Amino acid sequence: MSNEYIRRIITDVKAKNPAEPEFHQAVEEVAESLSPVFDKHPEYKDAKIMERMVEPERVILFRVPWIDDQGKIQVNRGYRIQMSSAIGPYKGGLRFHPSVNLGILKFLAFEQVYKNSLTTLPMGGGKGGSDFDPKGKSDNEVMRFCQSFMTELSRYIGPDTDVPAGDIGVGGREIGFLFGQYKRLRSEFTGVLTGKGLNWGGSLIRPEATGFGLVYFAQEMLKTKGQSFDGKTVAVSGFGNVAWGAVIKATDLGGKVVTISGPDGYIYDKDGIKGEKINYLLKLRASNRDIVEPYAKEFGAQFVPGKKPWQQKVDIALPCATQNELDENDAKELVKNGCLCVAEGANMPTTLNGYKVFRESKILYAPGKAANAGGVATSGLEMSQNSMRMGWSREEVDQHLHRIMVRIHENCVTTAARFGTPGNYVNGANIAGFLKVADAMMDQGVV
Ligand code: NDP
Ligand code: 2IT
Repeated sequence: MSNEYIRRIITDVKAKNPAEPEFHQAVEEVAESLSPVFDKHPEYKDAKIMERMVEPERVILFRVPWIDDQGKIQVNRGYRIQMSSAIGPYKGGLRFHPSVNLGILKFLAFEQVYKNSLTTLPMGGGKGGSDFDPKGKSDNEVMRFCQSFMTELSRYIGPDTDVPAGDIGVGGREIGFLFGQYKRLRSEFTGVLTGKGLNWGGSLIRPEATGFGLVYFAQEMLKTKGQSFDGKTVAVSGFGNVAWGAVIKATDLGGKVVTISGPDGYIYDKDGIKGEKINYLLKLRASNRDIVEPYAKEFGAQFVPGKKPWQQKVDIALPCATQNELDENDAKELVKNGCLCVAEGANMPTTLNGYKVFRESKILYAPGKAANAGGVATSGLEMSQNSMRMGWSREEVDQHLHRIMVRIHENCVTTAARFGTPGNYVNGANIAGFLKVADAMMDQGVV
């Protein structure tokens, strides 16, 4: 039976990829969802689709030497995981954070394959980055690092091959430096990266897209219970790009966002994070200090050091910081406090045991690969605009994004029901994401 087959896949992945716990976790969650698919469609087992999906098509690992402001040589590691090109060119972000390693990027690339499949757009999955720490670095240091990183990466990417974008520690500034170096090396002005500046091929709404899409998705979840954001209290974690977009849209829809967080602790603002306070998030992030405490002093809010916002009583929780930031105890606390809906802005912010708590409760819970897909979907829209050499208005892009999030939601709901687990967004997202890529692989032969 399929359960045994799935156990074997997970055991093999653990044996072949030691010391990569995040990758094991991501595979385990997806593989377990797929049991009813393998029961109904043994042809995917025979074609070894899952065995192929857990093996990246290509892993690129390279040295990134650069010179700091003191004239000293620094050396970092650069990576690009080209996971799957079954339904389009590799697509996915770059993460610059000291915690980056091969296992973390493999988990992110693996998740990206299913997420991109759900967007309805033709994009394969990839992820990359470096253990470079942007904290405390000058603009010139960041530029020299990005130039060295791109000097090597440029050999492996291109607008029809692999199109990187931002993720933690990579925003508009870094994409600018990376694009400048690519153009210089190739003498080509192409849509090789997304998240570009508006004057040079970027798309309106891309900076807001992940957070906006997340809230559009959560809005659809709430509708299934006759609810909306209006008058609800919302806990957001993180204070970066995704958190910022989520705070704007949740506030627009009548919600009151009472928390943001960083590695130093969390802010509780009983009056709601709105108006100029939202722009302050951009300043916090640009300060390269990686802390949220200054918000409390600036606006007279409460700072809770070393804790996570999940202990607050809220109606909606939007984890937007990083992987495994919400564990079993946090999940129990949210459920106990009557939280209605948890939608993930970050990638895999909930641990496997945290997910089990949500699954057993009545809470609405959606995984990142569905709920945060608006970011990469809008990257896909940026690629379309680049190919057409046109730019769409804010309203046009926002409408596309909204429509895509509604369709992803519908697809998750109908797929979960079709495979016998109605209301389970994890199964819906994993199965729907899997089927499209698996069928493309079946069509394309043993590759
Ligand atoms: P940013 O760099 O803009 O912000 C990252 C946020 O997460 C910061 O608040 C950061 O604080 C915080 N953070 C990072 N590590 C930790 C940690 N160990 N503990 C607590 N907080 C931490 O990144 P994004 O907003 O782009 O990314 C946030 C999440 O959303 C990630 O999981 C990313 O993969 C995901 N995502 C991003 C998309 C995008 O388009 N940007 C699309 C879809 C998902 P600090 O800088 O201090 O570490
Ligand atoms: O995790 C993600 O989906 C992203 N960081 C965005 C990737 C992209 O290519 O826009």
